[in-house]
Amino acid sequence: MNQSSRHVVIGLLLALLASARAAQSPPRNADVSARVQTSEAALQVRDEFLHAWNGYKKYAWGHDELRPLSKTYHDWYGVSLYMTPVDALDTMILMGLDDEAAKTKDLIIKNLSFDQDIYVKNFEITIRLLGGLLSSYQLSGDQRLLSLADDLGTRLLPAFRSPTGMPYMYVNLKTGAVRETKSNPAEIGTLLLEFGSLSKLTGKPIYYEKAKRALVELYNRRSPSGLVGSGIDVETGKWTDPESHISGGIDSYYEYLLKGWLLLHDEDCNRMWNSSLAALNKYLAEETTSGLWYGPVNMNTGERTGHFSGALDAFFPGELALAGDLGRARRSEESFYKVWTHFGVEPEEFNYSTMKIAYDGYELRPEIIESAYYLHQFTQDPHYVQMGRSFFDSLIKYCRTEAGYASLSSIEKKTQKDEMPSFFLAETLKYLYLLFSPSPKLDLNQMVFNTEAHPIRRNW
Ligand code: DMJ
Repeated sequence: MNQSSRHVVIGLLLALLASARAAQSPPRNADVSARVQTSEAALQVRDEFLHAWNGYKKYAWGHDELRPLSKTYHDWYGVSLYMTPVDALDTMILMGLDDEAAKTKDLIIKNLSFDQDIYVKNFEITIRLLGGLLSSYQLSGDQRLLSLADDLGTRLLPAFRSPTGMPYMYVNLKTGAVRETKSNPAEIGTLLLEFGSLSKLTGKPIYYEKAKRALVELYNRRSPSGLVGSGIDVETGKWTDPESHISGGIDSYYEYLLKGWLLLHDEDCNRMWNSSLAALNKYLAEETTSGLWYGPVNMNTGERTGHFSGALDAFFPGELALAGDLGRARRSEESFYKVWTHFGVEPEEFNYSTMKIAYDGYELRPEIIESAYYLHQFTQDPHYVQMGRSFFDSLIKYCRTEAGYASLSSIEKKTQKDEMPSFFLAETLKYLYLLFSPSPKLDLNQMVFNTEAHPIRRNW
């Protein structure tokens, strides 16, 4: 029996065992068959993961990302930083793809070098590579992954050498030179989980200190209403764009305030999260005929600047669920789901008053699935599994290609574009798999997902 069939059989046995256990109490045939179907769906997700991964192996092996239409590859900075393998490794481990995981770990350990004369985005490299290396280290116990993470962390540290302590957007991995003073809350405030964990795991406090100071400096510049804007200069500390929202450029700043508390038990994060959440509920939340939304406002006046939301904003129901506000979480996820079913897939940006697309395209993003996963974890409501099924069906219908999966340049015309971002394997398929898995694979009391869905365990 090959590895794949072995896992299919194990998965089905697990589902049947779970069903049998459930059947000891009041037997309900519908429950049993729903569980078996759910387990089969998890195995289908794993097959689709393998389809995309095999495309990467065939056409892009050793490079950052697969180009799924032209069947070529793309390296973000001219040389490869093994973005897709590092991002995908912990998904393989969680899916029980042991042989693939072993080969991928070898590839990374033998070839990945951060001693490169390139300017990289501190935020992207932190969430994808630092986060990926740390979670795979914790899941595999391989010290060499921690050494790579430590080396990367050291090379990223010069980014924090601004007068305010908020990091420059780009840092050169070899020389430590920095670039780009204009940044945003997401790029400044989405570092603490990875840098904080690196400190805990290496015993070097500097990582935690730098990322924490950046986060606090940003929070301290909030407006009297408690909101942050979309753009800030890290040298002057002045806002360059006062628009406040929960979309790309701000989103994961809020996520890390909450998760900094959950993972690191940092009391300041708890305090900053609670006051920020109150401001978001007071100023951004809007009840409309299409549901509950968190739309943009001016950070200083609180006045509404539009009725926009998008695929990235759909992380927020998950945060609300994690924070214990299941009422708002459910209503907000339902609003996003309405948009998904309206268009067949989710637009990058839309106007929730007119239901018109504001920015066309779908980047294979995970957020709406991530939120369904959290809601299912906390409510056990099968509705979220059904939701997951419709996300998965759309992905297969519109985004599957011969070589993998492709983003959509237009969701109206359902036209594909030549990109398969690494987060598709790190996040989108991982959350779908976990949503469909019959038994909980990860205990949310013991671990926290970073914003790239890399699970980090609080085992220090
Ligand atoms: C990922 O890189 C992360 O989830 C990030 O926080 C937002 N953008 C993508 C996924 O959409």
